[in-house]
Amino acid sequence: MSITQQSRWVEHGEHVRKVVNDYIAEGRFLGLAKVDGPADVTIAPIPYELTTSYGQGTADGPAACIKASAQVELYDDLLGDELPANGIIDTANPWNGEGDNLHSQLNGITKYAARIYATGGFPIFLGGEHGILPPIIRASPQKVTIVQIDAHADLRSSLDGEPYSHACAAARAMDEGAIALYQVGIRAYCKEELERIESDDRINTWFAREVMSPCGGEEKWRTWIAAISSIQGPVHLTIDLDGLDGSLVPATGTPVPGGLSFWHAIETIDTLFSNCDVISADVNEIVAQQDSPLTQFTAAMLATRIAAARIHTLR
Ligand SMILES: [Mn+2]
Repeated sequence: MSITQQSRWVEHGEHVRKVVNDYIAEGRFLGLAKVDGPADVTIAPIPYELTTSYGQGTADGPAACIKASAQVELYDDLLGDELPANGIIDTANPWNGEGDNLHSQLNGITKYAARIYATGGFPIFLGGEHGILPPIIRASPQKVTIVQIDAHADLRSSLDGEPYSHACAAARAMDEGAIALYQVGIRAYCKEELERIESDDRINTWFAREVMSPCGGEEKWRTWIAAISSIQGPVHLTIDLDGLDGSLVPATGTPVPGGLSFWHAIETIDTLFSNCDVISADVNEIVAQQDSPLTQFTAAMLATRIAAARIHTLR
């Protein structure tokens, strides 16, 4: 237990009623110890990595993110208070990794996600590669519109013959019954994906080239904010870290230049929670960066804002 964590627990003794012991408190999001009562937010680590095509290490990502979260400031400007701000943020035991092939693993993730949804806490799944999205959508208790931050469209019918590759996450999630898809930050895609974007009315894409343009990008960005503000029905937010500029997340599997700023991601989160019925979220493609904790810290900051925005809606 670090001194920082210990003093944090003491400071938040009013909200965090007991620290069971070092073992249980170890590996908990924001360093918050387990407390009694139903969780408002449940952090659910899914260390899944099977089809990553380029970089590797997403299986270690959730743990790295949780470790980095101990350094995130608890004060949140939306809440005007320090997390958990009278709420309860729980950290679930991770998905156990069972299954000796891709499909049994995906089925296992579906069952795991269903159990997390059933707890009633707002789920924030930490991945793991983006292939976790289709089983999460399959487990969702309601049909959702997906809002996706990503460098890649993830709309291929298959990659290297595998339809459940992370490169097909959005396409498979649509197959699992998602109502519609809003994606932003997209800047790496193949011709097949562009054709799907242009031909499928349910898919709405804001390209990074447009929203990040030095000439007129802000205007295009406003159309994104307006569009997601008016989404009706339940929403699942999926943040592939590579949607952010590669400089913010250099360790993610496929870092791509020309991506969104941190504040674009925060504004997307805030807009969704203040206008829509967001029922769950995931932050994926987290990889533990070795030379600096930047990648996992960025992931932890995003998950923290999602948790804060959710707790804010409960007020
Ligand atoms: Mn992706």
